[in-house]
Amino acid sequence: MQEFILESQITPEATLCSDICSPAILIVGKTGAGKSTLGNILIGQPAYEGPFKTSNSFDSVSQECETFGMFMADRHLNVVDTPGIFDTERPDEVTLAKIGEVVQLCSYGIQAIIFVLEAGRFTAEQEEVVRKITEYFGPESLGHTIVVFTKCNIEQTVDPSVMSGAFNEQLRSLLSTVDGRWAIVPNPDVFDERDDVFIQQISHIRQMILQMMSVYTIALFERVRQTRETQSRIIEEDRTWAAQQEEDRLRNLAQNEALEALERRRAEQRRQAQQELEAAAASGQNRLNEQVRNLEAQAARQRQDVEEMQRRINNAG
Ligand SMILES: Nc1nc2c(ncn2[C@@H]2O[C@H](COP(=O)(O)OP(=O)(O)OP(=O)(O)O)[C@@H](O)[C@H]2O)c(=O)[nH]1
Ligand SMILES: [Mg+2]
Repeated sequence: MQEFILESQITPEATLCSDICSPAILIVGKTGAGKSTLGNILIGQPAYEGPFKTSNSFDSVSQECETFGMFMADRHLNVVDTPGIFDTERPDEVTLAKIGEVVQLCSYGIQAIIFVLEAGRFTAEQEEVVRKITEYFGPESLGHTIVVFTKCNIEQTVDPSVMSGAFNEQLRSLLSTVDGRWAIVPNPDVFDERDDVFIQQISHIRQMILQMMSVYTIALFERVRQTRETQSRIIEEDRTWAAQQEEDRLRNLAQNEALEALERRRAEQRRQAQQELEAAAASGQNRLNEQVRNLEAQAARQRQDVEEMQRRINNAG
């Protein structure tokens, strides 16, 4: 049976590292979940006053990834604290890209990905955080993930079976994808760091970290990144193609509508011209009839004049 590491073998001074010179322990999760607090605890520093900055303000604190080196059971490891997902100030894509940059520096691989979840109801939002992170790291990352719960109550912390008894179906399913690796981070407001419960729970986390058989590598991450980029390129190309199709459709529609309008305008012009022609013809005919009538009247008058003259000649003769 695996021995519990009751005495953490940590260097008295954890050191801020600019480069990651040994396998990393990557702490990820939603903003404010307690990642930096756990980071401090893992490197053996006061939970809230350690080098990883923590805060109880509503704003997210860790904006950049930070790394501290330490020894754990004679193994040098780097604890990497990351900014939180669901930060109101920053889109998740930016946060994930920052996490991606630090993963690229983990040339010794990642010994464990610690997924920090707040105890309580496993909400849709938490599910979304899990989805985003596992999608970002790829399904293989689950084989290197430990789920830890923060903000548990005393009962749950003292007796983890109280905690597991309250797991819902979604949470159970998540924990089965990480081969049941889960643990509790005792609330530093309630448990003294020298308290047996505190030491035991943190030792359990350290033990799980050290028990990981293999590391999650940059090569794995790169493969996932390439797949993700290929997928986004395909999605982008599909989107561009669909947009082009729509543009063509609208252009054709506009052209057809313009042609139809032109045709309607021409038909109207033809109809008006026809009407004018008919009106002109009708008025020409009227004028002609009038002229004929005038000429006939003139001829009748001339005939009368001739007859009158004839009569006068006859009378004079
Ligand atoms: N009740 C309770 N509060 C905790 C626990 N762990 C951390 N906190 C509090 O939660 C708040 C946020 O803790 P942080 O460790 O700064 O959280 P974070 O995940 O690093 O936050 P960001 O860096 O902003 O993403 C602080 O007020 C802590 O005091 C816990 O186990 N229980
Ligand atoms: Mg933080």
